[in-house]
Amino acid sequence: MTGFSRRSMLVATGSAALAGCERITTSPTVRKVLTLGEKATLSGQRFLTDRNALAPEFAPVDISPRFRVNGNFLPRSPDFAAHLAKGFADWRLEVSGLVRRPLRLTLAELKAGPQRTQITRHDCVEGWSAIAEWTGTPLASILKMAGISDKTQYLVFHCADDFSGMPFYESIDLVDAFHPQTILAHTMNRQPLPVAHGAPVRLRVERALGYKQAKYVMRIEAVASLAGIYGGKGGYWEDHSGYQWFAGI
Ligand SMILES: Nc1nc2c(c(=O)[nH]1)N[C@H]1C(S)=C(S)[C@@H](COP(=O)(O)O)O[C@H]1N2
Ligand SMILES: [Mo]
Repeated sequence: MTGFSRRSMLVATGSAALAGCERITTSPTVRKVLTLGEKATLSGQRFLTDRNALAPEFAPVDISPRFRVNGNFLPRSPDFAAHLAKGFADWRLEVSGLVRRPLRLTLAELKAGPQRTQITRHDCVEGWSAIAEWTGTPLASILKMAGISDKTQYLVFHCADDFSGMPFYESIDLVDAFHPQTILAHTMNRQPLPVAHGAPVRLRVERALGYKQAKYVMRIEAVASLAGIYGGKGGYWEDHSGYQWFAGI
């Protein structure tokens, strides 16, 4: 597997997908549906269009001098300790499940692919926010490489950490997965992602609340349903507290 060295191929697929989106929104059928939606319920129509909108981006001057650490700050597993000791040299991001080409990507391969940098605000439900600059690999480019099957409805992010032996995980749907600001970040404020903030890579899904921003991502699994996964509600906090699976902002 040549990983992300075929950069031009990925860039080409990216623009093809974008052209596809433009075709969808201008198609008469979708316009008709949107018009119907407008008549039926304005909020429904707004919901449809808003999910693809970009989260606000900020200027370097807006970056928070201190970004709080929340939840786990160092996974306890011996596996993670070993990866940390080797500077993640043997670490691989696994992409599995309903994909045509399961992947095992090194950090170098991830960094060699298309990259995106964005300065965004993180909003935690516990009532704090912080702005940081994130650089990472668009999830869309990884998913295109892996070739997700038509049956895929969700992406599950399996993390290295746990709470009392219960693994942390999260999930998103395909709208968020292919959103241009959804990246696997390896760099925070131009430094390698600190361990406390989720090294080696964390999800940034900028239209969602803090608990969706999975740290310590080890494996991405494409699934048709969340039913069989841990508590079945799509995430650690969704399973263990009242947090909603859909955490759009
Ligand atoms: N693996 C993992 N991801 C996680 C958490 C966690 O405990 N473990 N906490 C979540 C919550 S509630 C928030 S607000 C953010 C905190 O990210 P930070 O530590 O970089 O501020 O990560 C989210 N992702
Ligand atoms: Mo949070």
